[in-house]
Amino acid sequence: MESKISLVRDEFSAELDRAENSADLEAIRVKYLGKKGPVTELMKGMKDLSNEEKKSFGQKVNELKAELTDKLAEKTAFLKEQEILKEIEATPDFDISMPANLGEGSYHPVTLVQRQCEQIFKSMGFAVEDYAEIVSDYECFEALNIPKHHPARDMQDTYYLDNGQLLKSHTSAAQNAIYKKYKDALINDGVPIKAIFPGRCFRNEATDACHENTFFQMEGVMVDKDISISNLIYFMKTMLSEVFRKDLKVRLRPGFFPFVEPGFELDISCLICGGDGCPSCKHSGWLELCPCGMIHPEVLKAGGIDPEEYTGFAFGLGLTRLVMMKYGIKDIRDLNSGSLKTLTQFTDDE
Ligand code: FA5
Repeated sequence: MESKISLVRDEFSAELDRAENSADLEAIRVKYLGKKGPVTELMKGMKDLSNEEKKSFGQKVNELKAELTDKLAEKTAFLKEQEILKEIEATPDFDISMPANLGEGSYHPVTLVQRQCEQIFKSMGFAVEDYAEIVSDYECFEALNIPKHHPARDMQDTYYLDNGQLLKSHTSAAQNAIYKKYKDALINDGVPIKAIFPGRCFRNEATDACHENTFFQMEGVMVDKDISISNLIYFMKTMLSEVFRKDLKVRLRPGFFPFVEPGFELDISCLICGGDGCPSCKHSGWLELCPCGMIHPEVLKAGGIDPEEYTGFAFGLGLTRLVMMKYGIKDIRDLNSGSLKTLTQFTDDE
């Protein structure tokens, strides 16, 4: 009987070694562990043995059965793994950075309006500049006539990095670099500086229907000999009439910014409530859209331009607020929501 057990074990092992797939394994299972298989036969053969022999032989047959079952399970797992590896090898390379298939896709409304503004200013001879989001304290404040500890800094708290740099709180942070880039052409060749620079801004402030901690502005500057407030008003009016393509109620009132003198707040009548007052305009009927003014002599000096010889204007358009007004979006936070349901509804020509 002992030799029969070894024979079954050897034959089983030989067949298991040759098995190549799950069908082979199933055939082996039926052949060795099925009702008519050798293990069952061995069990049946015990009836002629003495009680003593039955006990010891029964234990050995049970051990054999457990051993065959374990080996079958092991080989099943091994073949499964091989099948998966083969499948992976047969799969063509893929690019995990490919966007999900969400249909045609669409531009974010801020992108749409930014591009429209860029076109308008390009057609008036302005260069479009890009600028960093992480800037130095000098660029964001000091070069703009806002020394350390100046109270004007309280209006624009932002996020600071350990190395002293910060996330820019306004696009004015690029002014100094723009003046330095174009000043030689201005001074040597008489080419006026005319540039716009849209960009993302950050402020550490509580959010509401018209305030976000991350929003877009678009700065514009023009510097030449004899630039005056009338030039500023002309460009602002042209930009607004082109963007909205209708007459808007606009008001210009004095505003303080250390980097302009004189400074103004340009507000438009709220297009959400028609001027009656609503959460989008803080119930005032007016929306602060585009502060502006004549560039302060200290700011021109910091940019390497002689304020005795040259003057200029600057404006800081609230691009995200312009988008709200253009599309009638009541809450600015919808624009950062990432909700495709909301954001895919806008098109260029609305
Ligand atoms: C400034 O940021 C100045 N740098 C603008 C400027 C440039 C003035 C050049 C003069 C000359 P202010 O903090 O007001 O100013 O922001 C400008 C515009 O950005 C606001 O009128 C508003 O439209 C928009 N804005 C400001 N803070 C937020 C905010 N938290 N969320 C959304 N839009 C904002």
